[in-house]
Amino acid sequence: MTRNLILILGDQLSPGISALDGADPGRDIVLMAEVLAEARYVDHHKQKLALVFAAMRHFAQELRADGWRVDYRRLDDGLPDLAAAVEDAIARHAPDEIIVTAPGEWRLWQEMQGWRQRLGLPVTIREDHRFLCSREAFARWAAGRKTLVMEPFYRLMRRQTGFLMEGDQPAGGRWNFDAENRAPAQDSLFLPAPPQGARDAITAEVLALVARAFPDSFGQLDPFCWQVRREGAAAARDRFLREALPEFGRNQDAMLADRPWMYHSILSPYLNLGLLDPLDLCRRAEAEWRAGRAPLAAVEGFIRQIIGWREYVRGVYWLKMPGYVDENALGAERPLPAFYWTGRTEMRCLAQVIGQTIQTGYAHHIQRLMVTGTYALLIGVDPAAVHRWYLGVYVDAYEWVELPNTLGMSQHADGGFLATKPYAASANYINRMSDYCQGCAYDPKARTGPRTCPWNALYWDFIARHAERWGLNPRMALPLRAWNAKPEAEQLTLRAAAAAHLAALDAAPSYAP
Ligand code: FAD
Ligand code: DLZ
Ligand code: SF4
Repeated sequence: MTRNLILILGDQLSPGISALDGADPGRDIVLMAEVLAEARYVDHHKQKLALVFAAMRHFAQELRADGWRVDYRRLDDGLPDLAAAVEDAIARHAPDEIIVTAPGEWRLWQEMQGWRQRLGLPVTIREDHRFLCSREAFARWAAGRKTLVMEPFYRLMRRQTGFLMEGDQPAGGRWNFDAENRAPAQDSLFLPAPPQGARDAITAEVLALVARAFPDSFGQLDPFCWQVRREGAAAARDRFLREALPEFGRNQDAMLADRPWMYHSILSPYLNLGLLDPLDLCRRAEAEWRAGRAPLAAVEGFIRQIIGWREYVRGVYWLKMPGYVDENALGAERPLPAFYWTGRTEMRCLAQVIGQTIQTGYAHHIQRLMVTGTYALLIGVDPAAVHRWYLGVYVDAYEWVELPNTLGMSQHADGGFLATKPYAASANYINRMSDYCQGCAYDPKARTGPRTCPWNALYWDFIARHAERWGLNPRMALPLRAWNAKPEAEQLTLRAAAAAHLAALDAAPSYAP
């Protein structure tokens, strides 16, 4: 006799997940299913597939060890999608009711609205309590605001959680220490050791499965860089707190060739899967400051990313879906250049970031925002194509967090709802923040000749193309004035160089998975 069938999704791997609230191991059955539809709805990086499946299999083991009955369906069982997996489980267990925690993505949430009718059983979709701010609370906060700025939301979250608060005032007298970050890249940086991937038998079996079932998917499978168990994620967390947190922030925007990890926490894959709890992580980071082992600026910066940015983008996602994914305020229509899938380009900055993405499934925020993101923005790639790329290639990518970052923050496709100013920059920014330009086929400073870096012409072309729009945006007054002040001959040269670059891109063979 089964009372409830409890479906746990691949990114709901938390023992405290709300679907298990009030459940009874004697009468309820947990269902977990590896299904083709989830694996194939975008071209996922091989390491992302392996991470999700291996983490799911380990979580099923963890639940069984805690006394739960788990019906675990493997990819080889050939179930096409989650509804089919539930239907199949209903036939075998005859439950009275289906219980699930709300999925992170609209696509699945929308599909589940039709499950009651399809399955002929009550389906209860519970709130996901792993987030600080519910969808409703965010909608209440956002109501009536024309543009949403993260900072006031972050302060509200600080007050609500009490993190880094002294009474009702922020510790250190300031809410935000961001101004102390942004140091450029230095060759002499001492970097913490790179993260290590899991090597257990379950992971080995999953790696073989992914190699066999998804040979043409994006990315390199070996070396596998990720932890797949709660204990492994906790070890990665502790290593970050000990070795990298004290330096977090200061070098956050710096980029160095062949150094993918820098001082970043590399914890987003584990937070998003449910292997780490965001509040617990923030508590531990705060404790490092209180114990004098990490400076306030670093700890504030880290906590802001989690209770600020992470919660805020999720709120925006649910506020703006389902229409958000179709927004294209700048009317961008170019296909994504084929080299986004191969890394084969003479532009070293892009080759580095895409190459690292192929090797690891990871790039840090500024690499995503200011290299692959800015280039796509400048050349006017269709934001939906950019979105599908980011959703597939990063191991931490789920639409609720990826879409606002890509479409809103990086591509300005929501017309400035999320970020009032586009993240556009010329080669100068990349040259200042990275060592990529050293050894590039192009020269970031050259003004004429074959080594002139394409980013500069593309940047000015982008400003000129949308000049009318920027005229209405006070935050774009400076670059617009600089463009208008350029002699006409220089303007023509820059626009011709951009047109030549874009024509070469259009003539290159295209690729879409
Ligand atoms: P750290 O720099 O160490 O930051 C700590 C934590 O803060 C992260 O683990 C993450 O949980 C959170 N965080 C930091 N910045 C953001 C942000 N802007 N939005 C939400 N959470 C944030 N993050 C994802 O988790 N999944 C994505 O699919 C994703 N796609 C992105 C796409 C683009 C175009 C851009 C510009 C950013 C994207 N981000 C995404 C945000 C950010 O780049 C990653 O969270 C971060 O690089 C993860 O690495 P980390 O754990 O080392 O982060
Ligand atoms: C990302 C992913 C993948 C690749 N595979 C599965 C799967 O086979 N079964 C599953 O339950 N979940 C998977 N996931 C995670 C889901 O895509 C995720 O739960 C939804 O996108 C909602 O965030
Ligand atoms: Fe990128 Fe231009 Fe620098 Fe080359 S010179 S790395 S293309 S910014």
